[in-house]
Amino acid sequence: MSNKVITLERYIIEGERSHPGATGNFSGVLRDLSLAIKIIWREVTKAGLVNILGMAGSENIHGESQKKLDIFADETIFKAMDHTGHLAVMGTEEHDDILPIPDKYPIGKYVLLFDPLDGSSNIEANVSVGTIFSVYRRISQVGKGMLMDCIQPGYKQIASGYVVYGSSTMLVYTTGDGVHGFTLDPSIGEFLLSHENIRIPSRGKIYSVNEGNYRYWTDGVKKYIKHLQEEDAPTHRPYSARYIGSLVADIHRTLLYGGIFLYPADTRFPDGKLRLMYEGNPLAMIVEQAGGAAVDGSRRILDVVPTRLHQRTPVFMGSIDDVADCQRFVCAGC
Ligand code: P6P
Repeated sequence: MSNKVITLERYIIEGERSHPGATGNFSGVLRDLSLAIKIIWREVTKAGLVNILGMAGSENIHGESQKKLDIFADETIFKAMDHTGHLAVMGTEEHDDILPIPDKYPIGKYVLLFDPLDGSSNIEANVSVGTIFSVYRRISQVGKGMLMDCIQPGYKQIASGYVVYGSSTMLVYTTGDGVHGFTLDPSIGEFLLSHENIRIPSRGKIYSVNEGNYRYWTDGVKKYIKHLQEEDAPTHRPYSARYIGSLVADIHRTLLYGGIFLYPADTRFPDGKLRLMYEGNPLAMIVEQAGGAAVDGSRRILDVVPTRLHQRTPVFMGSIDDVADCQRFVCAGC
């Protein structure tokens, strides 16, 4: 049993050495992002104290009012990344338009899209929440990055990942060479390699969907869920239902245990509820790199050609055999 302590920093540097073409810029993106994540972690883990210590709505030592955590997370990531010279532009769930790099800072060659604190409405219930990120190379040639840099298809991502702030805080990412998990050791403030080369089981025993939306589903989705609840389910016994309602937590469980997560299109959300650029694509890259599958019902999520920064997508992702079964029910035209 190796007791080698491998920090995120060391893993990034060793990964860089194994890619001779790496310029070090990209490892800088991950390094800078991990600092922002630690700052967000510090505030998220204090969230429970906000009401107890009366910090809610009060002013901090700088005389600034306490921000909503998702706004805080958004600003923390932007400020950690805007001056580094690695990025040409950013896009975030919290802002309608793309975020240009301020004039006083150098422009880089990467694009960062992120959902700074997904599931933040769950924080008061002490439910795990998450940060999701996606990295592309810019395609515009010169100057500040543009919208075209931020709406590339998911298969062009050069890296993606998520952080789940839960019973422990984990950073899970891929650069296209497998999926690796790092657990934060708060005593030293370092992310330590805890799950190298995560592989999702080819089939699971859990399905994850908001069954409260049943009446809005298509017949195909209804039939698929019914199929999983029958004795003749693929594992010859009904699947278990698990739904946390926090995307990163539901995907993290699906990645480790197998099974399928679904947020289908329905009569309320004809294009699905979840966002393509900073939820569907980064998580689809992670799941596929771990040996799973991620579709929108008829095609790979990573193959969708985006037209808008905040466009939505149906999501079916998880174990490869479970997603294949699901598609047989939900994709009439396939
Ligand atoms: P519903 C949280 O608000 C979120 O964006 C995701 O984290 C989560 O998967 C989804 O919405 C839950 O949506 O409609 O089931 O409450």
